[in-house]
Amino acid sequence: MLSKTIEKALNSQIRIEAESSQIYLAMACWAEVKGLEGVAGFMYDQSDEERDHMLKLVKFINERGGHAHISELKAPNVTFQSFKEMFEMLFKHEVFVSESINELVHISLQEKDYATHNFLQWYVSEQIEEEAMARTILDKINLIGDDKGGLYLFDRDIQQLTVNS
Ligand code: OFO
Repeated sequence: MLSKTIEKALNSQIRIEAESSQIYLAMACWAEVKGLEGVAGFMYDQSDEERDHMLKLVKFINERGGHAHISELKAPNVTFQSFKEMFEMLFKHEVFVSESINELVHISLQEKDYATHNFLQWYVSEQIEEEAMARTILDKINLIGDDKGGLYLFDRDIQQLTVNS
């Protein structure tokens, strides 16, 4: 059985994951409109993954005697100055999500809720992967700089970076 404190904390994470999915969907649209099909496909996949992260939380809360709360979402930013800026925002967002997961882990220990603590370990590992992936992308983008040919190849290859989870 979840304590009210844990239920509330997990419910705010549902919203964060749902907003992440919307943010990445907006990035996918922007990339698609700019003609970068590879980047768009990659971002659509990221958006789907975030929805899965959200659903995992929804099911966990409901199965543990709580009630998952589906709330309104903040509208994401829909345009970007450049791909570099877009991926910088993605990286910053993942760091923010990691901080939020860490805080949840902290609360689960304070509440002595070891089932939730155990459940959250999946998110801890996921965030390590997602931050690493965002960092790899930024490194590549920094190498490319303003080179159009480089961007073309990057768009072609980015799908292979997708972390399956
Ligand atoms: Fe990419 O963040 Fe979910 O967990």
